[in-house]
Amino acid sequence: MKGIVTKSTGKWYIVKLEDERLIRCRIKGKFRLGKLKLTNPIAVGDLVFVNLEKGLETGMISKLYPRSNYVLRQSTRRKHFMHLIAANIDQAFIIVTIREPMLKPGFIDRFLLSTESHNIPTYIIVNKADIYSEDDMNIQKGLASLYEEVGYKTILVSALDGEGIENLKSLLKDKTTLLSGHSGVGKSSLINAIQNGLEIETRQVSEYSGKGIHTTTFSQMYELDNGGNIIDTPGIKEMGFINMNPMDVAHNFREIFDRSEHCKYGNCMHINEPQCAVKESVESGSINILRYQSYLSILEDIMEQNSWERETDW
Ligand SMILES: Nc1nc2c(ncn2[C@@H]2O[C@H](COP(=O)(O)OP(=O)(O)OP(=O)(O)O)[C@@H](O)[C@H]2O)c(=O)[nH]1
Ligand SMILES: [Mg+2]
Ligand SMILES: [Zn+2]
Repeated sequence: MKGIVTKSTGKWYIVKLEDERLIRCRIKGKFRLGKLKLTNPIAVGDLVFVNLEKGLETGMISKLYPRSNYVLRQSTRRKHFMHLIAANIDQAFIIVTIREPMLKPGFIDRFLLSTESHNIPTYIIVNKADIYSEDDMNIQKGLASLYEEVGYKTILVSALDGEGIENLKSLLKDKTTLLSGHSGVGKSSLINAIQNGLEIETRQVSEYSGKGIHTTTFSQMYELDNGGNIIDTPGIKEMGFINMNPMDVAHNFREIFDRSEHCKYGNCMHINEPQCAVKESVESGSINILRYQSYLSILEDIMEQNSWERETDW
């Protein structure tokens, strides 16, 4: 029977069958995504075929239907592996905070790169509006205007006092939306504020004893009463891109791509080539320097990893 994966724990998958039953499943056989090495071959949002096991509430996933899209990140523990965050989504919300935890420069750009390369509409959601000082609010405004120029909408919300939540609800209606972002920014709290009765576990940032503690440890999809689905995910530490080459990066920074047709060389990477329209735009201020720095830092990461791979080939 056909179904959709609503939770993935690594070993087990929860599949919601066409008849609405929730079944615990395992995977039979190998599922691949091109040449990529994956830590998890099936993700939340995947459409699958399940062979039900007789007399049991369990099944085997025997077939994966083609994906309309997917979001990947590099595995934290195994750097040569990618991790599928979710599949078949209509849009993504990247949740950030100016404070508690502090905004990490470059993270938004890295996340946007992973959704832009699959043409997934993405919104930047700034949570915890209730705690911001005037200075924090100015940072938020700067962020909003920077990304508005590039073409991404920023929305200020608070899971705690409800600011902006109605706005989010209208965006979520009848769509499947992925929530992603660092640990502690309030992804699960926002879902609790949006949908009554879920009571997903959340934890105070101050209770995080050091690194690597995540309250949400598995991705899970929740159905919304107003129509649509929302996917909660574990906090992301960093976004790496072993699956991309430098040209992919250049193509998926919107404003860089738009300017690149005016560069002298068709294969310009906008680093230190002569007559580079992108660098000229950075100098004149029409491309934001912070975005350009993110671009360079991602390229650096990719090149470093590639040379490391070459060395280990010997
Ligand atoms: N002041 C304030 N605190 C918030 C808000 N949203 C969430 N929090 C708090 O932030 C902490 C972390 O929230 P979570 O919802 O667990 O964060 P998360 O992003 O799901 O974290 P992981 O599951 O670890 O990825 C909790 O103590 C929440 O109560 C908000 O809008 N305002
Ligand atoms: Mg959570
Ligand atoms: Zn150039």
